[in-house]
Amino acid sequence: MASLLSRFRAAHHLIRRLSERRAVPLNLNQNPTSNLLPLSSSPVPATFNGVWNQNSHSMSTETQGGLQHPDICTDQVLDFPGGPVLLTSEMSFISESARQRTSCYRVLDDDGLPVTDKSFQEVGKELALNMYSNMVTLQIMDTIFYEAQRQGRISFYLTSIGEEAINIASAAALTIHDVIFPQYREPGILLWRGFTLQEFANQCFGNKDDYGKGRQMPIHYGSRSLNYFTVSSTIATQIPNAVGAAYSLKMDNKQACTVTYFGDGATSEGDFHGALNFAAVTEVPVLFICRNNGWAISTPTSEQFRSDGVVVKGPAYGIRSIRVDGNDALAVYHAVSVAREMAIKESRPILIEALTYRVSHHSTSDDSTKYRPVEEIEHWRTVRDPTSRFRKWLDRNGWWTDKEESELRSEVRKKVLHAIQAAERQEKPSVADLFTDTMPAFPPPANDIGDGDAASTPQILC
Ligand SMILES: Cc1ncc(C[n+]2csc(CCOP(=O)(O)OP(=O)(O)O)c2C)c(N)n1
Ligand SMILES: [Mg+2]
Repeated sequence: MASLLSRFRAAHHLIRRLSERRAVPLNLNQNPTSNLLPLSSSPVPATFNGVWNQNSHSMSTETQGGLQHPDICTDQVLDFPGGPVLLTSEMSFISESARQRTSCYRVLDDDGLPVTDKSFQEVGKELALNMYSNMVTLQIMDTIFYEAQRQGRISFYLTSIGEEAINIASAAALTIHDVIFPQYREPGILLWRGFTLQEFANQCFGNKDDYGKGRQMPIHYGSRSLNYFTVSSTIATQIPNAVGAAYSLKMDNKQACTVTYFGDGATSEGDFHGALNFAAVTEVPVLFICRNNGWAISTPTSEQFRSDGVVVKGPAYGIRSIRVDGNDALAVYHAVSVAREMAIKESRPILIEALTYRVSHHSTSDDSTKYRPVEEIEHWRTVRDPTSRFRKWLDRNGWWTDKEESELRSEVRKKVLHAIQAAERQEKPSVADLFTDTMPAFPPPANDIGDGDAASTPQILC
């Protein structure tokens, strides 16, 4: 913790140094409204929104591209801290929304058919089958753990059903050295990294083999060896932590990035905005992966934000961003692979908004049919299911059979049931461990504190 704090301080000094840096001249050849940035292009730090008016005498809120427009006095430039700004005699407001919503990158359609003729070679047979087995395992684990809660065997559970592609395909595109800062609906990354079904069950049952010693609610997994920070359900707190840790990776010259996952609801927290800004100015290798699943418990995204989702917030902070079909495992895999490479090679943050749907209730404490149509849930559970979409692609490649499918499902089912039974039989943690590893130095008992003078008052470092 102390070393993380000193790195935050170092990051703060760096921000000050950056703000003293001279601005880079504006590149007038750059199409300011183009979001088709070639991967190999060099960064263009100074940006101009290119707002101009069709009708030179009226006030407009239209946002269109074009630096060649006569209303822009290209010879008149305001030399301003942060970079030169073009002056214009035309008063116009930047529109609150673009004419078109940001498009969404996909590789496979709902039927598992590639959307272009371009062959997609990044995912070969072995990787694809591994991804698929993990998606199926996650689904089965979720279904059985959910039932275990309903039977009163565990106190709480929350599934990732409908979001298996984001979980598994993003994990597959990372390496174990990339440090994960999860929200709570991403156990698939742990699964991919080798967290066993028994380890999941031990945490949910809070038994003595749980790494948190039974002191957390179920689903608050964490693994030091798998570089997966423990889930904190206080929404969005993991996002700035990921930025600080990314700064640490950068200082140590590590060929790795941090990856933080969060929901659409989390983007309404100040932590999200502070983190994006901090990451942009410190130029750290962090991937912000937003699972926009349409709902934050009962709050629909229409009540969460009025922007075009989350992706548009990236450029506002100076962060390269992409919107991807979160139910298309190949698109997620490809986008995360490329984002990771850019983040590390160019030392920069990247924002990925993955469009998906929370098919399950928010948690076992929720009944989502009270606030959303059952037909909507069913549509996403069936037509848009990411696992069956990926399966169709495997089938087309001749990589998977019905026999293998039923063998996989029955084997995983047996393993999950076995893990639950074993976790349930295991003893509970000792009460004596209630405060173990919660503080670096423990205060002495109250009667040892003395009369309260500074020298004898114990210091708690946390
Ligand atoms: C700071 C904070 N505020 C509120 C809550 C209550 N809460 C728990 S989950 C949640 C919704 C989060 O939605 P989203 O980020 O979209 O994630 P999703 O559950 O959809 O995956 C809320 C409001 C919380 N845990 N922490
Ligand atoms: Mg959500």
